[in-house]
Amino acid sequence: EVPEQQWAQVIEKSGGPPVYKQIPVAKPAADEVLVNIKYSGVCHTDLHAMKGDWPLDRKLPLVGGHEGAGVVVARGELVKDVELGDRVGVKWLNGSCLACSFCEQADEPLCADAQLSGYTVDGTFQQYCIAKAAHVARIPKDVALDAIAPVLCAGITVYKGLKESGIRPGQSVAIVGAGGGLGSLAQQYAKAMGLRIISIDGGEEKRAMCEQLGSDAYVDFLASKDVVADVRAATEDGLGPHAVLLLAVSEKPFQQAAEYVRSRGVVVAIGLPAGAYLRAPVFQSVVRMITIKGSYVGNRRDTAEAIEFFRRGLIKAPFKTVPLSDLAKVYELMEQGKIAGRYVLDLSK
Ligand code: 8ID
Ligand code: ZN
Ligand code: ZN
Repeated sequence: EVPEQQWAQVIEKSGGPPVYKQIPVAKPAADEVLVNIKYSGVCHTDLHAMKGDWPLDRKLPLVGGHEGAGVVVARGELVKDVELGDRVGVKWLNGSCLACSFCEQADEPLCADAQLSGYTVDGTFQQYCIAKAAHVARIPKDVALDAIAPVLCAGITVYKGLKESGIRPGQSVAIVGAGGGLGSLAQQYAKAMGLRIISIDGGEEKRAMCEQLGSDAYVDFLASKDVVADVRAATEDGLGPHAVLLLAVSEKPFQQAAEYVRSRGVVVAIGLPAGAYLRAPVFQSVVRMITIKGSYVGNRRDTAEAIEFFRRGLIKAPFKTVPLSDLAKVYELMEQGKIAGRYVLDLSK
């Protein structure tokens, strides 16, 4: 029984705050499903969206959220391969045209007509969320909906980023912003891939979490006098990590990584700090044959693979669960960089 009204967190003006209120439940169009969201992770992207940090238009008023795990409760007449009662995930890529040259090659995040959950269409900080049937993530029966929620953006994104880096088992990866949501999952995927992990973040709480998640070294950017030297020194031979995943929400590491990555190494930019630029010394980048690239979420195959790692028990990242009504408090902690791991909202409260 789908109600007419539901609880949601709505951003009514740029900058927020999110307003906890009742809004109508939408009806799915022909190619869409309606998902009763049980849990949703809170990604730093949701905070960027509220603040209007990026040179990309979003809808207003806006229901944020794009790490939603739930159950299909209604579907449009063209939907054949998703059943009522199916457990699905609503991710950042809500839909794409499925027909452009990027979609044809499964590069659907690059689709010019992509719809983005919690950005260009309403997302998962509501009890009933619309998603294109072609793009919902399939969640296996034996997987808990609260724990899988952060995988639906953070997990997919770092899994894809690690693949994009071209890194191989036994090599070392520096994870910058390791103590955050993406970072905590990145450590678990990196460990499952047999990589050596150098975590970079600030403070003792995040150090303890990184050690517990299996990092081989931790560099505290708040305490270090020379992050470049310390990251290099943390690799076995002192020559620097083979790959760097930039997950931090500040510009500085985006201007440092090319200096500590190993010769022939790959720097993968994933974090999206407002107004930031990448910077690298031309001479060193040329003669050390450095690659610098971006990586943006993942496609449907990456989604299925990232979930499968989780189902196999390889991914155990810490998260705290709070009611939907507490979203504003989560944003405050996130703004201050005080969250170790992820917050997950319980949509029933
Ligand atoms: O597809 C993508 N490219 C994609 C997908 C999902 C998220 C990109 N993102 C972006 C988000 O929009 C955001 O900009 O990735 C970034 C990280 O998201 P998050 O993991 O959800 O954020 P968080 O939990 O707040 O973690 C950020 C961490 O960075 C650390 C903080 O201490 C925090 O733990 N950090 C900062 I701020 N400055 C740092 C520095 N100089 C740093 N860590 C190391 N060095
Ligand atoms: Zn996200
Ligand atoms: Zn397309």
